[in-house]
Amino acid sequence: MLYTTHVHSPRPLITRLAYLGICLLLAGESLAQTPQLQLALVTTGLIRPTDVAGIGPGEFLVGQTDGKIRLIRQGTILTTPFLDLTDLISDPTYEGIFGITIHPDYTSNGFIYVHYARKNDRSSVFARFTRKSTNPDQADLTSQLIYFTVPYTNPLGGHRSGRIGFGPDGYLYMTTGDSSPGARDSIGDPDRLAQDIYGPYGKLFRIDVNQGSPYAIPPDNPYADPNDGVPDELYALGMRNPWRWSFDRQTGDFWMADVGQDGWEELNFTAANAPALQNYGWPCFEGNHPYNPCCTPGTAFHMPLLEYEGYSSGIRASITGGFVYRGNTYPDLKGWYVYGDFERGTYWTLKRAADNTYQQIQQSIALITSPVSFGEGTDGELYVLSFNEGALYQIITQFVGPQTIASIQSGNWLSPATWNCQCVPGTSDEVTISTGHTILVDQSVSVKKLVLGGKLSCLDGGRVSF
Ligand SMILES: [Ca+2]
Ligand SMILES: [Ca+2]
Repeated sequence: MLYTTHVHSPRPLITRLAYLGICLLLAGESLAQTPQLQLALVTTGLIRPTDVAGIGPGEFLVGQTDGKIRLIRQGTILTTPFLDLTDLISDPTYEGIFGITIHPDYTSNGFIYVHYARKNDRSSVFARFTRKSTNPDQADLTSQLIYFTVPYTNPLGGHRSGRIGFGPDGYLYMTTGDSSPGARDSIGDPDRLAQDIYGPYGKLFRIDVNQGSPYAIPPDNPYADPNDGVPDELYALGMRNPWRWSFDRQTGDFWMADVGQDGWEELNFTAANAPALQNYGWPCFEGNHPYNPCCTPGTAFHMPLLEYEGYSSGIRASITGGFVYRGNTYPDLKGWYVYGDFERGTYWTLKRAADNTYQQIQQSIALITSPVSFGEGTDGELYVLSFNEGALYQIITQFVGPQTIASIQSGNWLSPATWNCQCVPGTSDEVTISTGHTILVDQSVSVKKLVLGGKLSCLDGGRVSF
């Protein structure tokens, strides 16, 4: 059974107490530990950013469609790009850099991996570059090591996916799109390329970049045999445009969002111990719905964890897969998968249970537009890029600091200086007002639990103090 929870405004616990005629407060209903997202600006000034990778405390690399990879350090974009692929890419507006990631041992080896569309024939290139030994703030353009290229010949453009990233097994994963332009009201992937195990489109590939030249095939890849006619790199198939996916850094589970045609956006969950080869269904299915009638009957498909309506519902849509939060700063967000929709600017948090049910919250507060990519800091904190704003934000929640908030001085309820969290208590907080502190309450406030240690007084004008 699937169920959905929407964030709602809880009943104020302290509401114009003077109207009640009593000066007594009760600890009332509490929301479950449901994270309510907020965003904290890291930096603006990026140009059509598409992907972000944390490389150290307060340090990020951001790929842009103009072919540049910018280095952000403590909120400042370094003037000289970390890497400038301007001369290599095909189109600085739409087809520059699609994805970036760093080697798990980046600190020592300086390897960065890039997926870009190259000049002239627009092929997708999956390549490695190396940080300069003489300047760790820049990579060497001449260090390029190309792993492989995938032709994209459709003049109208075509789904490339974009993501490139390492799995918990230390192997490098890359996805491709179905190469179809995907125009509205057209037939998506009419030749069923995403189901063709011999071709490169709509696939997840896996290689070992720590062995071989330029790479080795993991021996348990499903078609690792070089004589079976199927690409040795193939690991999964049946995707349309899996723009963003991630591995849960704690469990190794694989989360992949596949952008839909006209009908359905979908999110796929694949357990860490699931065997290859997974077939995610496209174009035989769009979400949970049969799509192409010519598919081979009886094929076993991996069906999505969830889907939601796309363009056919009258609302633009493009799902952007995210990450499971494994950071330490926001305890209420731990274990929640955070994702969004690029077109709608909608964000969701989702927590999946072992039986494949889940609780999902559609975040109701205004967040940034065009969330094009989520990313992880090296410490597990989450970030999101706004394509239109050219900005990087950190994902935070209303929880900040200690879970129990205590008064540290007399003051006003709405003054952060009154509390040990240097914040204004909210609906998720347990609040203690210590004996000897007078806290003036002159507006409606709402908290999860309130413990009073002081003396309560009713004041003129409907105000109370403790
Ligand atoms: Ca093979
Ligand atoms: Ca699917």
